[in-house]
Amino acid sequence: MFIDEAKINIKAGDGGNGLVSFFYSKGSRKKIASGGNGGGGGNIIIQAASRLNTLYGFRKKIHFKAQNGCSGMSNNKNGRDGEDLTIQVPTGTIIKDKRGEILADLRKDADKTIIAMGGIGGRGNANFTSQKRRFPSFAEKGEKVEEMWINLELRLIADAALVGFPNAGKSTLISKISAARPKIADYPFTTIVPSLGVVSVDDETFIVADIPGIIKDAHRGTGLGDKFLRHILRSKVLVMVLDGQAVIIDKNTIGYIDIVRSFEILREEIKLYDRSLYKKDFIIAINKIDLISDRQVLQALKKKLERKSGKKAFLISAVTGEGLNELIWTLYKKIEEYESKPGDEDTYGFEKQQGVKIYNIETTRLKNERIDIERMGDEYIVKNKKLERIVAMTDLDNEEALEYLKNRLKKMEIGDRLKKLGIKEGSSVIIGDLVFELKE
Ligand SMILES: Nc1nc2c(ncn2[C@@H]2O[C@H](COP(=O)(O)OP(=O)(O)OP(=O)(O)O)[C@@H](O)[C@H]2O)c(=O)[nH]1
Ligand SMILES: [Mg+2]
Repeated sequence: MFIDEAKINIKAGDGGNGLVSFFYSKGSRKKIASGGNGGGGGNIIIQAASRLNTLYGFRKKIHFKAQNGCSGMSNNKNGRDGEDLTIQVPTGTIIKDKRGEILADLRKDADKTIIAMGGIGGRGNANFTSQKRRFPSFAEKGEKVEEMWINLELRLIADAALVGFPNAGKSTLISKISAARPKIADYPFTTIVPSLGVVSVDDETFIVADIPGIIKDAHRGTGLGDKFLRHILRSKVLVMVLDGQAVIIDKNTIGYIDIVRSFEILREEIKLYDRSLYKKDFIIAINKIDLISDRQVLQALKKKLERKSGKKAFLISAVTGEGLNELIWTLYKKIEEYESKPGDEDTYGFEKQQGVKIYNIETTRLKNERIDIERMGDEYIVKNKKLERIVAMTDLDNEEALEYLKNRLKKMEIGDRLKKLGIKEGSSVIIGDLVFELKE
């Protein structure tokens, strides 16, 4: 089943806790802190796989969780890192956060991205030994990471796409020029999901997409609507497939009307859907010419369409194969031409959504971000990822750990920064689960 949208819930692994442990050396009875570090949590990775062509699997499974890191062990042994979890999606899948912002765009086979990073492991007590603190009785807790919902959206990756009214012969054409075997029938809307076919030219190949037919007012949802056009946004060239018999399905009426008019309606619907799709290079294929005995009429039609569009028109029969060789070669050359044009490969398709942000681990690393402060009555809530993380990894029930935290915050000159931001001495400050009074 072809499904091109899915919503899934992901959770990277939590970091493992650091351990509090002591080692007593046999002879001297010396006590040494020896608690190991917790392992890091596994990442959630999403990877494109060309063998997949639907998001159907995400109907059944929507929760994905990577392994947590293991706790630190005695004798300075560190806990094992949690294993990463790789989720495979079809090539051409775009990943968006729940607000619809694009996090990643996996457009090539095997492209992958870390979509959620595992928590870092807590340090064991062995790390906190110092001159003054010879027997640290505390360790850090592993970092807990949050789950999140993300949206997957598939856009098929094809080099050329067949666009036309229902019954024009698109599926017949793709089945003739490739090994694709979509359903073909003598009624409109036979095709209800897109399919891809690989076309061979000499030793090279290119990919063609067959999508459901579109009709007048498709942009208003008439027929199957225009939503399938998203799958051809990234194709390099379009083939406008026209029914040589000029049969057009206009809402409820089925009648023979001018083929040039049907071409115009097609272009109009594409334009209403997306400007960049409208501007894409295309050729015209007038199909079913085996049914038309009057070749003069066909030639006149071809000329008229070419004049009107400024593009090449081909007279073909998807059934007999007439004209298909030339059509394929022209497509092949156009695709090559497109690929040799610098820079164009990265056009995203949707003009409305410019600036694709490729998710990058670096951007999620905790930097020295701005500290935001929210006032709630007499209390000030400090919002800063790095500080919140330090607090979250501290065992707040442990006096010594608290002391260590206090020193750390002092070293980071947090008190001074808070005062600069207008918090007065004696006020209550909240960072995560930690509440304290701002003192000198
Ligand atoms: N005589 C003749 N019939 C054709 C030709 N191409 C397609 N047909 C017939 O036209 C009808 C529609 O063909 P399809 O390939 O299903 O048309 P389609 O464009 O995929 O239609 P939708 O999937 O509904 O959008 C079928 O009965 C085909 O056999 C052709 O070149 N010559
Ligand atoms: Mg079809």
